[in-house]
Amino acid sequence: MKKTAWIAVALCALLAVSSFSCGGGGGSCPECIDPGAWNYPENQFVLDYLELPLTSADAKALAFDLDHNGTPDNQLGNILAALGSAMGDTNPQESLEASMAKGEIIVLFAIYAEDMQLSPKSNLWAFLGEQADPELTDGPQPGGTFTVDTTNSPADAYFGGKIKNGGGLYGGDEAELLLSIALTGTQPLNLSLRAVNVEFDVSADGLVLENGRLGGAITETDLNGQVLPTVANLLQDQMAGKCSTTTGTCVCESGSGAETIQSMFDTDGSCDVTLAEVQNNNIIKAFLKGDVDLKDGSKALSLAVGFSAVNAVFTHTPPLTQ
Ligand SMILES: [Ca+2]
Ligand SMILES: [Ca+2]
Repeated sequence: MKKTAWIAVALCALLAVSSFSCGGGGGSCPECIDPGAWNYPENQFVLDYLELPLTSADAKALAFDLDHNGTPDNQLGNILAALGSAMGDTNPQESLEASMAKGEIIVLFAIYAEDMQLSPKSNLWAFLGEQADPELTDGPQPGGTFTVDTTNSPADAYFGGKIKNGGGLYGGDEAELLLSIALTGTQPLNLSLRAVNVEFDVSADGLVLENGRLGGAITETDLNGQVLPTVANLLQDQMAGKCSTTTGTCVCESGSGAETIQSMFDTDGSCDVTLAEVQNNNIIKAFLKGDVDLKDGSKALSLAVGFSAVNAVFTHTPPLTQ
């Protein structure tokens, strides 16, 4: 594991979207769903492409201005773009595309709209789909049939929004995307993406969502309380069985990822990586901190990714508000 790979792990994990929801509920969320829009025709889609920013220009192009100060926000995207070229085999875009191609990441959108080119009120309902079985070879295809993962996909992953001139816009300052990321051998990582915005262009035939962008921010509270402990566990797992103190000092397998991790993070030479060692790491401190101030005053780290989606077929329960 290269020294930057934990960022890839964290980001890829974020993309394994397991739930969308609109925070607060009721009157605290003016941008949330419009109950009347549930009566509109439903259009179903499956994400067939997810794009992580590979350059700072990409990061900027995908970004939303989450704090409304006139500049686009995608700090985690910028970090990824900066690290991307150095990551070689662990390039997170490549791992992401490989997972998408096999159908390991299935994200489904149900869009309720008067018309897919124009709908002043519209709801977007997102689901996590079951992994394709047998696995796919070229990712989700137009018209494909998918199954909602009823175990891991919550029932109320709603965003309110609109479609104007063939462009969809959903979410906003109050919208929240809850992520529950199951990582092998560790506690699930539960965090929320705040101030979620989703935007896309609808093709003329209404069957494709193009130039999609999804952005939001992770609060410093979640970074410190959820992400860093998970990072510490992942680093510790990488060292297990490869490092020992039998010679009096911590020695790891030469040339192994464990050796890199030990030299970077195990500052007291104890042969393990503690949360405090991760929190005090200068690279972590420089990167994993808030760059935007959210409406509730919390500091958060911005992120935006790209996507496209094609028409799909799946069944699900009626919206809870019906
Ligand atoms: Ca901004
Ligand atoms: Ca240590």
